[in-house]
Amino acid sequence: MNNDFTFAIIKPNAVKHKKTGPILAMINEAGFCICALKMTLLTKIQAQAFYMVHRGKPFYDGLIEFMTSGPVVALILSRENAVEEFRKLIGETDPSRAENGTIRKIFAVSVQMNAIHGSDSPENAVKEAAFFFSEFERFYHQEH
Ligand code: IDP
Ligand code: MG
Repeated sequence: MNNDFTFAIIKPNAVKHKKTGPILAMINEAGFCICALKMTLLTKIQAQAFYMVHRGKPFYDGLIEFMTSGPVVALILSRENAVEEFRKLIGETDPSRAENGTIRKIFAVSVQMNAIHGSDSPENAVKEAAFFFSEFERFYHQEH
């Protein structure tokens, strides 16, 4: 399994509050290359499909409503050990438990509106990247 890329979404709260630029700067400073990027507004059907694993959980309906409330920025990011390193960079799901200096600690406003998504495994990074990007929209092999 290719472990050199991960998939991320800058969530609606962060896009709306003009945090896309600061978050992308942090991502680049942490050594990630941007291989693919698009701003898009998810439909309810798309958000439900993307978060299918959480169906039935108490936070699911609110999460779908939030993720469709405004545009998001989807990203494919590369670096060594990308999935694990990116999860470290974003911090815990609950921002009150996230370490200082992490993206969620800095930009999240609640557990739900926690600013950013990052894939939790290389397998899911492959699936999630395919959900948003065709092969023609990906630019791997940039110099690190
Ligand atoms: P992750 O994004 O850190 O992988 P998951 O457990 O996969 O966390 O949850 C997906 C998303 O659902 C979270 O990023 C957050 O936006 C939302 N979420 C998770 N747990 C809660 C909760 O207890 N209350 C409200 N929203 C939640
Ligand atoms: Mg998750």
